[in-house]
Amino acid sequence: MSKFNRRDFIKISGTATAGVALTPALSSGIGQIFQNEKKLTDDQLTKTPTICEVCFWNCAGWTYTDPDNKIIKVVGNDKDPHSNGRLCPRGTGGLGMYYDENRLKKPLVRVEENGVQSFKEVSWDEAFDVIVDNMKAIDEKYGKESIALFYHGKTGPHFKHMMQYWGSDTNAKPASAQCLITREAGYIATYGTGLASPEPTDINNTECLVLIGNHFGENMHNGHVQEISKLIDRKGTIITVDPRFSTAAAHSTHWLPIKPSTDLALLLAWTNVIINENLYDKEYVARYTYGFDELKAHVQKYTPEWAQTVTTIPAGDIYKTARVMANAAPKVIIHPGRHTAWYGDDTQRTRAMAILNAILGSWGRKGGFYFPENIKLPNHPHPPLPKPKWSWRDISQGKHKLAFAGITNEIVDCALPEYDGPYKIKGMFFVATNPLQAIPKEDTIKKAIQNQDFVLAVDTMPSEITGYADVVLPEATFLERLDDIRVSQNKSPNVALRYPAVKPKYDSKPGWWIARELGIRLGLHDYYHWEEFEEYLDWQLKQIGTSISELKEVGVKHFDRKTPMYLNENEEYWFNTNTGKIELVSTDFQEWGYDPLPVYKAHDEAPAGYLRLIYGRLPMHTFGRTLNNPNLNDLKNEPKLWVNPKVAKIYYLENNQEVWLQNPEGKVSSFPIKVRITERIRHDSVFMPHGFGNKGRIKVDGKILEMSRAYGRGISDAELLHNIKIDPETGGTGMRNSFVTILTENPHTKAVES
Ligand SMILES: Nc1nc2c(c(=O)[nH]1)N[C@H]1C(S)=C(S)[C@@H](COP(=O)(O)OP(=O)(O)OC[C@H]3O[C@@H](n4cnc5c(=O)[nH]c(N)nc54)[C@H](O)[C@@H]3O)O[C@H]1N2
Ligand SMILES: Nc1nc2c(c(=O)[nH]1)N[C@H]1C(S)=C(S)[C@@H](COP(=O)(O)OP(=O)(O)OC[C@H]3O[C@@H](n4cnc5c(=O)[nH]c(N)nc54)[C@H](O)[C@@H]3O)O[C@H]1N2
Ligand code: SF4
Ligand SMILES: [Mo]
Repeated sequence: MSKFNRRDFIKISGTATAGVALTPALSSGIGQIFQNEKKLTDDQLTKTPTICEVCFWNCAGWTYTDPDNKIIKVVGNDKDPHSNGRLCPRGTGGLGMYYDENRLKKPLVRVEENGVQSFKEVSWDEAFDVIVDNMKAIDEKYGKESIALFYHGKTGPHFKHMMQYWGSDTNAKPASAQCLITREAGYIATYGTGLASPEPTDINNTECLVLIGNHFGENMHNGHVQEISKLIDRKGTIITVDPRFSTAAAHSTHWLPIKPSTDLALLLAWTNVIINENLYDKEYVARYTYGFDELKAHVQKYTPEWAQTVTTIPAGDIYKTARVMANAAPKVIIHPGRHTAWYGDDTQRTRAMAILNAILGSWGRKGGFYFPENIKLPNHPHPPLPKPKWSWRDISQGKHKLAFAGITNEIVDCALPEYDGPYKIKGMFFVATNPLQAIPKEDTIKKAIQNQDFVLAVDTMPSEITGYADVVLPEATFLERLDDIRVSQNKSPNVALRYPAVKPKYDSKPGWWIARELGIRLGLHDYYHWEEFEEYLDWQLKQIGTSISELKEVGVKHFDRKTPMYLNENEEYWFNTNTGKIELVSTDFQEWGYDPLPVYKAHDEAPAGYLRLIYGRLPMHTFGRTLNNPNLNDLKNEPKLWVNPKVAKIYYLENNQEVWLQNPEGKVSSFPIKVRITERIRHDSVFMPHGFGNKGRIKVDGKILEMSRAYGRGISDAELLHNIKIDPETGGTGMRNSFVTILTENPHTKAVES
């Protein structure tokens, strides 16, 4: 058990000014690394395949190293359908993760001297001893299930498997409950299958793309951004629904500046027009769908005139855009989005989009959604998994029928001191995830962490979560390590390899090695019949007719499809639903007591004096994970608060003025943000990018280890989120019912404490 009865955040206090934190970036010389000083040609460099980990699009590329083993550049692999040979700016700058001098360098263990907590550097053996002792102590007292794993990225599975071998299947990731679980659920309920990644949208062949809040261009999902650029070049139609004039809106044929939180009204009104004007695909609907007559009756009340009063979009525009979509059908895509945890009825909103795609006949059709294929890699044989007494399923599946993965916020609730149910959490492992930014209700997370017997963080950087851990393990960056083979779905099934281009810097280690070493020390030898992960991967690849050595040459290998990419004309097709049809009316939802057809329900309005807080992405950053990257922290990407001129007038704001935000619960942002006054945002909302307001700064052996270029830059949206609404079908967290007011005076009279 941990020696600490109170887990202080190991940090040093900072002043509440962003400028201080930004200055070191300017003096950093690391920006020079792009220069190939010896002017070597590509033939003189060594080329190693990689999979970019700067975001989860996971583009395949090549890392080029010089004869001194210095990484010179990372470029796209032209055989890769995620990147088509071109990385996005974040991926190109990805080598900054490797060169970042603020990286975690050694394993750290929390110590206390004279009442002051700090970290000390230790050997890997010492760190493993502390972890194993704590795991065994928690097991003895509460059971193995009481250690919960939170994870993300390609490191996550190494730890998930190790914990499952040990006997805990208590796990969750923000990239599910706070990201896409609701859209997956909406599609599963309608088509019997989710969408996964990359989404099987046939953008290259479409004539009309409808973006409900997806802000491609800021959301830089590489291959699809390229496909959308081509769509723009060939003068295809784009309809963007966004309260903000986003980059996508700026390139769209139609921009519908919707009142936030009312999208479901628009979707139902579009359905109304398409059905009532007989614009739907009658043959397709008759052959493949279930419940059309109920849908028709259901949407009668959702007229465009009604929707105008709800969404503020003129009825005329609703009619017009519905006809445009129908005109393009079936080459039309109502894009399902990705981060869809918005308002707490997000499965229903996604269902409404899925239903529109169905009546327009775009699922399984060229220019709509294609049927993706992927390669199944066999698992290395190992003994059966021990059966835990309980797992994430017991926590959430009774409450939410479509919680098909652990729900982070519900596992956090089981870790609180007031929790007195059967699924008590007493240890938390955070692997490549930062809950202080990713899971709403920062104060709740901190309280849950304080209540743990043991907390582990495995990270590359001294990010916020490391300050709360008892042990911090430094992972090698993606350029220095092997990970699982990428087997993502696409038009042609393919596999791709990430291979280390250089040895891990400092005393960092790859995730597979860390997880295996821990496993061995926990007595799990029988699950690890391999010493090197490469052996394991090579065995897997040989089962499908290739090998590590082949993939080292090509990076990405394609295989033949086994099934057609689209529905054949008049083909009978069995969907994986109860009725075998595309369920416009969900029979599961009927049985489970959820609305079988999406019903519009109004969401909370901002209290007087407050504005809705909406957030999104910046093109050059992935959340907070890139903020300290010496190549990507440039000032062009400074976070700004988008404010409508009407609002600016009320608050007497000027461009670039620093302001703080406060939510109705009294929570004030730790840091300020600069204002951008623009007509591009509605007057009822403010917008800012997610991932900023970093507080990652820890004390190690008396010295400060910090994310020097990221610390205190901008405001963390996560700090301010409140009024969280839980999606009943999945448990996904609706994070956009949050409101803020603008403070022009610095509310912090002294150094910020967290
Ligand atoms: N308020 C708010 N919350 C959100 C969102 C939002 O927009 N606003 N977005 C949601 C979405 S869409 C998602 S997907 C989730 C994502 O939420 P997270 O899973 O937390 O995000 P990541 O950026 O993957 O993880 C960040 C952590 O991983 C560390 N890291 C980076 N690379 C590596 C690596 O190679 N190895 C290891 N071990 N660690 C690494 C970083 O230093 C950082 O501590 O957040 C969700 N939460
Ligand atoms: N550069 C970059 N790209 C990324 C990421 C990144 O961090 N950086 N993260 C990746 C990840 S994990 C994900 S999940 C995706 C997320 O990318 P998307 O799925 O595209 O993003 P969302 O966060 O759902 O949507 C943000 C947009 O929704 C708008 N919006 C806010 N409220 C409403 C509303 O009520 N109605 C409508 N119609 N629109 C609204 C905002 O103005 C903003 O333009 O991006 C991915 N791509
Ligand atoms: S989209 Fe950009 S950051 Fe994401 S994996 Fe691809 S190159 Fe990397
Ligand atoms: Mo996400």
